[in-house]
Amino acid sequence: MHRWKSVALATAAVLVGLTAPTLTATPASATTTAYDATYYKNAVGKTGTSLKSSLHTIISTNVTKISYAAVWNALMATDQDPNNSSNVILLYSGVSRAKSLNGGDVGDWNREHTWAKSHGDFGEAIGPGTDLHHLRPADVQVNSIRGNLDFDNGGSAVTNGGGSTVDSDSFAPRAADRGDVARMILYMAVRYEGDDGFADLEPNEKVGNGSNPYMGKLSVLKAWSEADPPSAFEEKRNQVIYDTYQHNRNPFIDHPEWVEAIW
Ligand SMILES: [Ca+2]
Ligand SMILES: [Ca+2]
Repeated sequence: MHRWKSVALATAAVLVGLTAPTLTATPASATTTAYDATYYKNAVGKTGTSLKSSLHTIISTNVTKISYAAVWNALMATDQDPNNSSNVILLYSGVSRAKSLNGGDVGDWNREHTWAKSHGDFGEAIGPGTDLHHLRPADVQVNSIRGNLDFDNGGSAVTNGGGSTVDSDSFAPRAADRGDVARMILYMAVRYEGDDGFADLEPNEKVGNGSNPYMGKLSVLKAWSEADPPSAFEEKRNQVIYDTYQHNRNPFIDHPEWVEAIW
């Protein structure tokens, strides 16, 4: 089932002049990034808890944290519509909407906590509640429907949700956002390990996690990450966050194979 990815990796490896891996390679095959020799130096080659621990240190060191008020303008940069600089692209629905329509009314976009802020009760104080790596513009009504639900397949269509679905205990984004959501959730799990005054956030296999510091379902998130690999839009927002705002990266956008290497 992973052969398509191996072919893509082989092609990419040839393009950068490396020895092509065999086509029987597993998803553990390493991608390469411009940051492997620098930013990720202490993580490259590791797996499991050792990789997770190294990444935690890397993405938690020398981070600039921003206020919740500052998140508005930051999202206007990180999530700008590549085809219309006056607009942002909304998570879940894929709608392009005027940056100026930020707010709380019907027809506005607001600041969606992809890792629901009630899961671990971190709120909107500076920290996980203002971490741009999981904050996205979303339609006010779609955001309300998502609420604090865990992620899982199934449910019925969300009104104006772009193909997102919902049922009583879970939410599924439109297909094009599923990998993004998975990589945001797993970033949060590595970034927040309970050593900075906030809860240790972790994925699990449940839905209905409520206010516990967990987010499900891990097996579904892993499948979503595999099915929807990082896009140019996702890579650009990672870069903007790194260059302009927080100065840390989402490792799972740079190295999607690290999802399987840890979980
Ligand atoms: Ca995507
Ligand atoms: Ca954690």
